[in-house]
Amino acid sequence: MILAPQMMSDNDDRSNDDGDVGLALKTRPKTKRPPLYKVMLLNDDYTPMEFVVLVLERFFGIGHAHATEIMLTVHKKGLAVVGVFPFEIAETKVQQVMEFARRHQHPLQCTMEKE
Ligand code: TYC
Repeated sequence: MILAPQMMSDNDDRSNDDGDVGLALKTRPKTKRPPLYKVMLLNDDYTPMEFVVLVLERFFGIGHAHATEIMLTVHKKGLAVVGVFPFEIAETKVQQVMEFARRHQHPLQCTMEKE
């Protein structure tokens, strides 16, 4: 039904005549980002440097030169963050690295923690 102007309710900009009696609040649409997790490699005395570089290239998509720098940071400092991901991706990276190291009988450790 089309109403004459004098029969319309005193709407403000956000209301309508759809029967919704909800309380109008100033809200942003919910766009909460997922929590992020740091994935770290730990140093050890036995895993070959080239193997660690290969891990960084293969599982983290890092180029050879940067992978070498990160590997040397782990070697010198004891650990380094190699990537930051949502939980399930971080968990998969850790599993992939740990399985790859195990298969090659290297003691390389990869862990994650909430950022
Ligand atoms: N410290 C190892 C070596 O001297 C190299 C290494 C680097 C091992 C990084 C683990 O996450 C690591 N062969």
